[in-house]
Amino acid sequence: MKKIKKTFKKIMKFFKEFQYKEYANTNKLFLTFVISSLLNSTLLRFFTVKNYFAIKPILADLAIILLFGSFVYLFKNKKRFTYLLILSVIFTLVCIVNTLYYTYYMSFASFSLIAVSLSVVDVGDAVVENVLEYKDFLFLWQPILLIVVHHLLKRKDYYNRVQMSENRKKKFLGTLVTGISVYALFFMTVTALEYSRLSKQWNREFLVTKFGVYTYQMNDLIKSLDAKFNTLFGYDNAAKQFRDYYNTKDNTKKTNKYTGIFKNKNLIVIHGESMQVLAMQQQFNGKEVTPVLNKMAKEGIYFSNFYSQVSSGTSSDAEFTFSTSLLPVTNGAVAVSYWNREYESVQKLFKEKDYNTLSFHGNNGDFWNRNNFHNSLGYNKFYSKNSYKVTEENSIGLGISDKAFFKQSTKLLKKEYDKNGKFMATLIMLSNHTPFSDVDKYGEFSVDIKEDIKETTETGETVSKTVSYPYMEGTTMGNYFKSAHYADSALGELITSLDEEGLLDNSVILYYGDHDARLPKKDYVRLYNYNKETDSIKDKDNEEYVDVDFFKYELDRKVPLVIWSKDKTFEKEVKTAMGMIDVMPTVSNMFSLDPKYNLGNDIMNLKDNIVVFPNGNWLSNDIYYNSNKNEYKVLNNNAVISKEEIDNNNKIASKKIEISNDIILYDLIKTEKDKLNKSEGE
Ligand code: GP9
Ligand code: MN
Repeated sequence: MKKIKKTFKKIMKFFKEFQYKEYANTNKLFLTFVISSLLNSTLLRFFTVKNYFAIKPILADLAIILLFGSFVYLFKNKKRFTYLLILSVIFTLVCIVNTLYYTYYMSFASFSLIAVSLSVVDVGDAVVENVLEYKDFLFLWQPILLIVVHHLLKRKDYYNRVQMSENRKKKFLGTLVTGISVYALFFMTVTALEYSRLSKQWNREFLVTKFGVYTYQMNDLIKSLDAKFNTLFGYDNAAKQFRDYYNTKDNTKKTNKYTGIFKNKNLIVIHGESMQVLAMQQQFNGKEVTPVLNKMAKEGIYFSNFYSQVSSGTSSDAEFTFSTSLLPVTNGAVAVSYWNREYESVQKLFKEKDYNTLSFHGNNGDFWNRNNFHNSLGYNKFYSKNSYKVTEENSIGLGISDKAFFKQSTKLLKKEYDKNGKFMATLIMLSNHTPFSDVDKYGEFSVDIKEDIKETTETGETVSKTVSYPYMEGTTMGNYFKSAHYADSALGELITSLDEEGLLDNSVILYYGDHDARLPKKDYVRLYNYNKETDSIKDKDNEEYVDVDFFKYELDRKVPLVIWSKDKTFEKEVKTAMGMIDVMPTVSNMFSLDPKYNLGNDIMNLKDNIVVFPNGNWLSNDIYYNSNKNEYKVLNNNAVISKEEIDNNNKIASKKIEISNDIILYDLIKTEKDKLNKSEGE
């Protein structure tokens, strides 16, 4: 204790006696670099997580800037500017990449995602149209300022004057020690929860909020490199956790009303690109956006509280979680980085029952590495772009239109059926993909408000006319509804053509929305608060005003899940909170399949459930919990929420994410299966 006090006194004395003015006069370029870098990282938080006044990330950012910056004093004058400029460019790039990434994914960039980003270059147009904003270039002021200051100083012969009187080593050590002290001060304020999240690195939004962007990115770099070492060294511990988890899991088979109801039937899975429940709920001028899907939901089993659990692998993550009942990783996309692992999948379970397993997608087979990924999921055959006739005329957005795709797929499926018998087939849709700008090709569907009014003319005659208020016309969400309407009508055509080929007679259709459409918040505000008289948004004071806060936005990202068959009407709505992770066990029960490693549940056995999102947020029937801010919203007014319940659910959420990540990273199903089977047999 005495020692600490002494050191503290020494530091205080140093700061008291420090010649601030002289320091400022002899370190102009360095100070410009420090202050401007700090402003840029604050600006980034201003554009993203919005906690610009928080002291903690400012301290952490400052520490990193000083630590990296201090090495400038090891260089002679001429090289100093080059060094600081290189650092500036790196720091600026970190800010630009992260602001872009945040606009698209509502999260921060990771080195481990480089492979993923490269694999989705095909959506380049979507990025340019939806993501790039002028504000992203604002960060460039920083290196520009550094160049300008450098030239001004050079002109005044500043460098030669300063160098005469300086002690480089002292300056280097002084700056380094200051950096270390600021960092130490910062780390004294870090809580246990924050440390644990830093080490796990899932909740990237939380990390930037608390640790600032530079520390986040450094940690991310170390973690991404570390992943390679981790697979070597963390195995034993992960394997033990895995065994403990599955040994204590309740493995007794629960049967219910739905057990085996679809045994031996064909399964047609439809991967509904970007389809949200929001679209199902909208009507414009008396016309539903998705009449076909709504009809299927009404006749079949409709899971109306269903959420996608994707991470940066979006479509491929939805496919992965649907197939395996595991969560996607947050450091990359499973399809790209971890496709070569052994997973237990619904496709493999069907195969064990002599089903032919098939996938169909009109896009390039390399997209999301599907050529490899689908094979490892257990599909016998993947029909990709080169199995289709794709022309300029039959294309929409990213490629072949859903209508053309379905038409050609039905023929391919029919051939497969005639040759190989019962099947499980997945049809991955494409047209309803952001940026929803191919409006001319979606067909007629207006998203305005039309009203018939009667007017008296000068001659006293009464005439009727139709007036139109623009409402959602011209907005991204409006275009999305038009696109969703197209996708829905394609679904209708598919049902008809399957029926014509006799493929519906012994089949079940499962339709899921793969993830939300990433629509801008301002469009939700307009959807809910449109004032047609003024063609503007209602006032916030208006008692009808609907606030689109974080929770409302997240809840609106809900996607549909419908199970439908031509010959049986269920008219059943399942309202229990449910995630994609629960589909595989639910479907398995209906088809009499027997999964072992699923992390989700057969929803038909549950009254309540916890839907865990890959970033640590979770949802039950009663609450949506935001792990980033440790805040929650009560969804059921009758529910009594206790702290224990929240803590307990947080533990469940962490455990699921951890076990899932470990299975993927360490290939645990492959390596542990035999051991686990052995211990079960004992
Ligand atoms: C691409 C399609 C879209 O083939 O599945 O992927 P997404 O951008 O939604 O992840
Ligand atoms: Mn998708």
